[in-house]
Amino acid sequence: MQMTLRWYGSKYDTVTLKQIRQIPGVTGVISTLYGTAPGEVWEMDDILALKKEIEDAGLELAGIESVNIHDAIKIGSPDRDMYIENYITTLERLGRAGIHMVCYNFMPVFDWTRSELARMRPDGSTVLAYNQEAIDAIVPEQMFESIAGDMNGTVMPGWEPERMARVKELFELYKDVDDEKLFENLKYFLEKIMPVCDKYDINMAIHPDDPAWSVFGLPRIIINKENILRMMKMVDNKHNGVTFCSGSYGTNLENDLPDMIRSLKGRIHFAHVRNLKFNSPTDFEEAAHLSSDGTFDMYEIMRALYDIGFEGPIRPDHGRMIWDEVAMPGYGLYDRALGATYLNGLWEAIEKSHKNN
Ligand code: DNO
Repeated sequence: MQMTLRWYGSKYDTVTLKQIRQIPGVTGVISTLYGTAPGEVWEMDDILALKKEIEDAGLELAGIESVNIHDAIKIGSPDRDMYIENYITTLERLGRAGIHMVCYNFMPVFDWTRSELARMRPDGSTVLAYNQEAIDAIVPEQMFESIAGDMNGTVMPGWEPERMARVKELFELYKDVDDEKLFENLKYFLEKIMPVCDKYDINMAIHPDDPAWSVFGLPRIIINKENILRMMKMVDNKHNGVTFCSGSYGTNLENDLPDMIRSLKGRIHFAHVRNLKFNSPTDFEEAAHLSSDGTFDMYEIMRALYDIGFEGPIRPDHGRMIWDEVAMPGYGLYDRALGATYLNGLWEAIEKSHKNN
């Protein structure tokens, strides 16, 4: 595996490449052209400039998170082919630039959903949290305002103002899209992009829906082992793969995370590893990465990744806001650096215990 950190680019991120370079064991970043809208073709010059900036700082651009999918593709509307063509052109350019991993998601309207971005924990840190009753009490159009108020002046991925301005209209467009239709539209998209992925050896890595169930009545399909294996079979190509995000699949306590990892051998191209602390099955908060701070056994998650021979980029995921840092919620420097160090420690121990046995 290669330890990385997510980085939004010097225009948007409060964390610098120099700081990332100084976290022991972190050799790459996962980035994106943050200013681009879903459906837009990425300019080659912009891709190369991003890559160069990262390499000049002594790091590698280990993959893209995300090249977002235009809603027309998820809805299956008549103009989807044009947006798929644009997506293919972007992939082609990424491939030519030597980038081999692209994370994306297939969630309608909203990307990830949380009810709070700054819940206070007993140690005074603040974290993202989810409470189902709070979500049920909110109408989707209010969701953006409630999230935006807590963003610390940043723009959070998936909650861009342009996207939120269209929420009502989008709900209308999705009204005939159920789980089956969404699966069909995903298959259609994947079949069209696989040739360019084969040509440039680009691993597509779908991010799970977060939380792993339907919110606001919208369909959600990337939620459990059954569905993800269905997706892998439906387009049975190594380049059709997964971002294994423990914090997203883990929102559903019925998902056995190490077992899911083992069932996806050869198809996990990217890993997001973080812990959650459940207060009840419908209320959780994003704890520190350490097993003892939350509900998951992080050692077992890392061991499963080791056992399947996982070689892709991995990153600590949302960190707590600690030590008075002001940053994008979940994406500060300090707690993610602690997370990376802890995950690297687990990996070293697992690796050495295997070699010694
Ligand atoms: C949130 C992230 C998601 C993720 C996308 C992938 O912090 O995990 O926004 O990047 O769903 O496309």
